Amino acid sequence: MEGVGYRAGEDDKQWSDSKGQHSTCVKEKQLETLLEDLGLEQLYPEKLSLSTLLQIDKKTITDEPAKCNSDLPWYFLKKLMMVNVTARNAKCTSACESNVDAASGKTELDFDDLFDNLHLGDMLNPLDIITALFLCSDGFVRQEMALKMSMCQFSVPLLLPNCDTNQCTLMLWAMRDIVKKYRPQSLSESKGFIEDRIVLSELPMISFVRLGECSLSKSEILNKLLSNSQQYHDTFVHRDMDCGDSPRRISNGLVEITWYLPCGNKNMDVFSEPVAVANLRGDIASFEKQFSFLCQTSAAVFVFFDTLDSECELLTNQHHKAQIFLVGNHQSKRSSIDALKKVATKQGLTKSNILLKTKQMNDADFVKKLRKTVSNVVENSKMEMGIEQMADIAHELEICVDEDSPECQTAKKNADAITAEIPHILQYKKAQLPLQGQIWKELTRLEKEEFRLRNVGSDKIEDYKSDLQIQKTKLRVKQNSYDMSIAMICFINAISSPGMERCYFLKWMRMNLDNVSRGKLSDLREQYKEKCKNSENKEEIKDIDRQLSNSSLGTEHFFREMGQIYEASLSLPERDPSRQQLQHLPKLCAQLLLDGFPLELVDGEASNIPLRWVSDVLSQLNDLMSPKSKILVVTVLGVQSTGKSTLLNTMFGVQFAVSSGRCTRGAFMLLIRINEDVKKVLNCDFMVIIDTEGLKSPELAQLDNSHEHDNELATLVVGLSDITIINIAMENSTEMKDILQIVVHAFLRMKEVGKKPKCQFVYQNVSDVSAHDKNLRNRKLLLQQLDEMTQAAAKMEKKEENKSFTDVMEYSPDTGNCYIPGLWNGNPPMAPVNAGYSEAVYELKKNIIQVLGSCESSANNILEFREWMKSLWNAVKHENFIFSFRNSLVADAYMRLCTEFNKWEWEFKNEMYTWVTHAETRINNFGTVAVKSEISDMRQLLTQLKSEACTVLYKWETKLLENLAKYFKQTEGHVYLVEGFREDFANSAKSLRREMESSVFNQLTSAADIRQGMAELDRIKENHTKQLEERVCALIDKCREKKVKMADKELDIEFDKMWKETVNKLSFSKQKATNVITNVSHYLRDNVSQKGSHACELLSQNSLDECGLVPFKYTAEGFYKQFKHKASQLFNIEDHVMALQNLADCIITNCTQFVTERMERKNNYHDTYIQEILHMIDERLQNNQSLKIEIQFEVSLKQHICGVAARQFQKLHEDLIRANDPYRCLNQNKEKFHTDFKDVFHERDQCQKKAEEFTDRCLRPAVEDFVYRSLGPDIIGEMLTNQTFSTRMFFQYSVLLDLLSEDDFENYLSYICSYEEYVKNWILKQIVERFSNGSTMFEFEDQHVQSSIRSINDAVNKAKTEKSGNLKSFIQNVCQELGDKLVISQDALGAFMILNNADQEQFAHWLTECVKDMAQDLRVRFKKTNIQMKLQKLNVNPQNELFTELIGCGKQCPFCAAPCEAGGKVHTQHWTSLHRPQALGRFRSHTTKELVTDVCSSSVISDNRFRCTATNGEWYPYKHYANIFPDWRIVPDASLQASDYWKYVLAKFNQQFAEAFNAKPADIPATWKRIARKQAEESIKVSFNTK
Ligand SMILES: Nc1nc2c(ncn2[C@@H]2O[C@H](COP(=O)(O)OP(=O)(O)O)[C@@H](O)[C@H]2O)c(=O)[nH]1
Ligand SMILES: [Mg+2]
Ligand SMILES: [Zn+2]
Ligand SMILES: [Zn+2]
Repeated sequence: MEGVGYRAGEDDKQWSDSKGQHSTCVKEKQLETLLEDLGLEQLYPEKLSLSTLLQIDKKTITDEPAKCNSDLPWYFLKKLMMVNVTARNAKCTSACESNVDAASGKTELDFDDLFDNLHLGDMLNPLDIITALFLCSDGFVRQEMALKMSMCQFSVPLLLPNCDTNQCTLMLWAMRDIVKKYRPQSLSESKGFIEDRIVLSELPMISFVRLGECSLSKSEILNKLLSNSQQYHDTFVHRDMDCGDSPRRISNGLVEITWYLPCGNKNMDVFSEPVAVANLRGDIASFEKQFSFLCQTSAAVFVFFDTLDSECELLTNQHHKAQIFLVGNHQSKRSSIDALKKVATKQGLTKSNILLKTKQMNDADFVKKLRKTVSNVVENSKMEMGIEQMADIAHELEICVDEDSPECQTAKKNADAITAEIPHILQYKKAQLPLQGQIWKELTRLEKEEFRLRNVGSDKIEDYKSDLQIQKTKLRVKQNSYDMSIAMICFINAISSPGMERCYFLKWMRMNLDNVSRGKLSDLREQYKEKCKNSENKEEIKDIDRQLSNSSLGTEHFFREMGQIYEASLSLPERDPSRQQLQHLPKLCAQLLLDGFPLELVDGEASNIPLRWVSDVLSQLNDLMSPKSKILVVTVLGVQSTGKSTLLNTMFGVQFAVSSGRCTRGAFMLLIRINEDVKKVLNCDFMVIIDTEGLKSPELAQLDNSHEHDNELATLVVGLSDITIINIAMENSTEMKDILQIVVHAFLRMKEVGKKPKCQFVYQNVSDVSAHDKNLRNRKLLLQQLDEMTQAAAKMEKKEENKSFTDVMEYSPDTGNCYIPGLWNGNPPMAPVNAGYSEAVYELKKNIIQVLGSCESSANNILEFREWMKSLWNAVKHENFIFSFRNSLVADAYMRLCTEFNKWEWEFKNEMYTWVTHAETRINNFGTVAVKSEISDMRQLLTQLKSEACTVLYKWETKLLENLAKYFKQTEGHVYLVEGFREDFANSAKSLRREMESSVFNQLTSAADIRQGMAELDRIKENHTKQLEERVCALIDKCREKKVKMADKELDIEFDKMWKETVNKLSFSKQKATNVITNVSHYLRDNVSQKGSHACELLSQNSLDECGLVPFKYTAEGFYKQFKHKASQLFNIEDHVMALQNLADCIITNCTQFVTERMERKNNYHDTYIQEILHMIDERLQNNQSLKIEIQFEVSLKQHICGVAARQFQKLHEDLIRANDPYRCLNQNKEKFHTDFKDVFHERDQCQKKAEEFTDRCLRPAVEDFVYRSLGPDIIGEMLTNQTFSTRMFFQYSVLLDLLSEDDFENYLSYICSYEEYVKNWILKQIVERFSNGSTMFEFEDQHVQSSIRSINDAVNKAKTEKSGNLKSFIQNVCQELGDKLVISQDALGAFMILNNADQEQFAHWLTECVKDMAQDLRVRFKKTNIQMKLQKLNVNPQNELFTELIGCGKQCPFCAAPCEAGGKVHTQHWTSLHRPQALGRFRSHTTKELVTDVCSSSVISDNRFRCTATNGEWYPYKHYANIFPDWRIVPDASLQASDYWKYVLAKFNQQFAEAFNAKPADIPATWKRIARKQAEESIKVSFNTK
């Protein structure tokens, strides 16, 4: 506000106060109180930092207007940071006060209060707010404010007053960052322009000041002076603006500056040459220092006045260089011509130096006059001065300069030392930054070739790769041979300096380097433009391109060099001092990131990421942040120079390079802090912003591989981001199409690897308000185009199931679009930023934050971000991204899912084991005294049990599926990454249920059948026993009748006689044995008949009796017959025979084991046994389809196995019949009858004896049986708690690690050749190891013993209460009670029951005692039995069960036979973490007979070919292996070290393997020999993701 006298009163007092001595103490507090009003007192002086200012807080996401004074500064800053031209129109609503009212609950009208409110609500002048903020801000915030203010075409402070100290400061540093472009008259022809840092530009400055009071509004006049006819703009705050008329409390003495810059169009330009305009607030009488300064620096000073005091010393005293112009308002009565004359003569002013605004003159006329005067001055001025030069004058006048601080000065010195001598940029880079040049590009080429193998040429891939590695090492050595350059030493030293100095240094560097390259580049750009006019200059254009890229030099080049120095040092030995000296660099860089400096992710020149360097910086960053800090990533993609960086800068207040004239490419990231108050909303601590450069840039498009590089970059940044902004400038739609294609590819790839980033389309330069609606049609069209592109991209990536754009990314056509009007309101350079632009960007920002806040899954942390970066980049380096992508986070998430799933699976199985045990117990007790249920028919029981089983099984299937669903609902653990596998696991759950069902049914049926078979025998035996008992009783009666005391001997004779007679009288029909062999034959035929008539024919050539008598030996006879014509050319017959023999051996071992187990259990034979065996054989054969299995082989193998099994089962069956032969059983009990007879005869007390007998014969075996039934699942459960058994991957890892620790050839060989056997033994070893020590096993056993004892005691107690009085019914009651748990042998029970007359009470008493002893005894016996013996007795075999669990689908890699590790049993794709050199699969060269070193994971990316039975012996390219083995996914080795393990093994045992495989040793590549055991170990840790 100007013209204080205009509005007499307070204002007058205020400015006159500053002169008065008496009011110093009031004055000294002016600033303090204002800062308090604004709530800024804590930040004074210079405490507001950029990172505080830029953090995202509540104010960012809510759009509330300022409510009270303390909101105003923030309101202003927030808007200013988004370059909103309305920023200065800050005004608070009175809501603040009324809120106070509401809070205090006042209801009465209180007029005093009302009055107070008015007073409190006094508006603050915007200039006060700006001044206050400058005083409170540090140098970097000041720069940012000045920059944004100048973009808004606001005046910026030149001299900043401090009314409390009476000091003022020249804002040189604050303006340093302002760069302006303009076109002076002289260049308007050539369409050239000048681009310069404004503080360095030497321009004439015109100053405007006021003397005394003035009724003219100086600022308003100035605004009019500077505005062109079409557009008025408020450069200076004036009194007609919002709050512009509020009294200024601290901003008097402020000098503001602005620039008028021409655009080169005569009709539009106000001045044809650039000019700086300064404006002093307040009366020069009070601010002499400022006035003197202006007089010394300006070309002209215009003094506005109403009255002139002729005695005024002020004007005359000045020793000024500037011309003085007097501007008076003639309307004012007080103006006196006399005084004016006097002053004018004193000053020697001519008439032209005096401007009077007469009554007739309106503002417009007056401004015109003023303009003309100014124009004259500008055109004729010799006084041109840059602001930098003004610093000296300031110092002379004791005005501070903001660059005076020692930090800033030291930093400047350091920066100047580096940048002073740069005569030629390219040469400078070569000399000072040598590591990043050609060497780094060559390294990049090698690195990519290592992944792509484009030029492999020869057959030996591994040799080629080894060679590449050696070349890489050489380049690193070369890098290390350079001494660190002086520039780099200075640079690293300077960025190691503390806090502020470092920031100043980097800023200085950035500005200095910009200045250096700006000059060189504008030249080249001109040339470029020239050449482009003629499209024939392709070569020349290319050359200029190269020069452009060579001539750019920024701080990023220094950081890049640092990265290379660091990476190269890593190839030195760990203890090397020059390596250790550089260890701290990543931390340094991480600190810079935290301070808000950008980090170069992708070096666009080499098109590579220095992975180690960036990873280590990120790791350090992670250490510096609070643990588990989460980040959200926002990136932008779009054609070069479409305002991406401008958009990000506007949105977040950051400083990405805005087309500074450099021609860069790559990606930069920086961090923005999230304030506490919104951390909850966003669920993260930092936001990472990634800016990309050089995409589809017309200049760079000329370079080779440009398209490829664009795709790489886009894939990386899309993969890293949570939300991607796709920036589209509406004017160039062809480029837009290109960019969309790239983007669609990137998104498609992300979808395939399990990531679905969000996306936001931004259309720039759309200003129509109806844009959104109008563009509905366009959007539809766009979406249609996107769909087409998606389909095309999907085809290229071979993922055709993606049909529409929304399949690959989360995009809503309604909310995913944003229209942003043009950046400038008018014509640059004088155009301010369009308010509409700023507002639209703000809407976008809020939208983005809102979208990010509503993310379902949790954000990544820095380490996860790092992992994404690594894996994305590694995959990008391959030609085929989707197929090469491998990410430890995905692997981790998968591993977790597998672990969980395995747990559920085991719970299910365990539950079913328990259930089956229980059901079998019921079946086995069926028809005995122990039976409780009403069911009298076994079929009925079986049906009931089966239906129960179904219910339980379905319950569990549902539970599994529910678990799975719940698992995928989690927000933690990145479950979305494995979403693609969900179906597999659901299918596995269903298949598990099916499998369990059939196994349970089998068990139930066989148990029932066997029980049924025994029922007849039982009845016979029972009958016999009964008859005998009657006889014995009769005999006792007979003997007692004799009334003579009979000697034992006589009794014996009597008993013997009776026994013989009775037994002779009983009828014993001999049990007939079934012919098991016939049954087996039947099932075998049934099985084989499915293979066709030829198979049946083969089968009937041999009778089963004759099969399996000699060891199975496969002869290639049938094979020769079948493939006679091409056998020899197909493959090595010996190998084939050997492989089949191996397979056969393995199957035979398994089946034999199955048979042995059945024999061990001593149950009767059941047909399900042979069915299971056939099923086992079929399954294995199925899993080895890569071997050509001819029918002859299959049939003879099956016959062999069935033959052996049939004979064994026959024996089992016959043994069982023999054992249960009634006659035999009866005779076995003879002795017992005998003693019982004598006991009863003598009326001896039987209680104790009977109790013992019952315990020993009935209970003990039942309890033992119970324990062994339960122990199997216990052991499995226990083993599964071990991490080794948690997943297939971990299991493989453990086995391999163990192999390595023993490092024994035989072990490796056995693992490779007899995998199943080796692994089963290994599992057994683990079990034995686990249970040999410690008491776990004993605890399990004891637990079951105790539970049995408890059941027995309970049963006894319950039976006691029944009071039947009869011992028999007592025992029956006990048995019935136990019937659900224990299976009591009927034979034993029957024998026990006879001649029993024990007293029930007594018996019960003794029984309890005996049971106690038995428990003790059992414990001792269990302890004595070793673990191997126990394992044999178990019903559920733990090592088999674990093996099945861990073998999963059982498939093996078709090339190297590494086992599949995919989770669940049913999965769509098989894969393995670690492929082996083919030598280990017995591959040898046709010609040399040498073992082959190729690894499948490399072969599949090479141009090599393979042939096998699956290709019918035809050569086929490895690259397209998926056509031959569609269910295999063979991923290239992402780390390039994964197969180090096997390379190490092969290198070490090359000779032995060769002997074992009957080949010549492999020609081991040089680098393999250097792999140490430790490295091998590391490599499996990486492959199996256990690090
Ligand atoms: N006319 C106009 N110029 C713009 C707009 N947005 C950005 N610019 C200017 O275009 C140039 C390139 O902008 P920059 O943000 O560096 O583009 P980037 O390469 O996509 O990052 C800068 O000089 C901007 O000032 C706009 O909407 N309209
Ligand atoms: Mg950019
Ligand atoms: Zn393989
Ligand atoms: Zn599999």
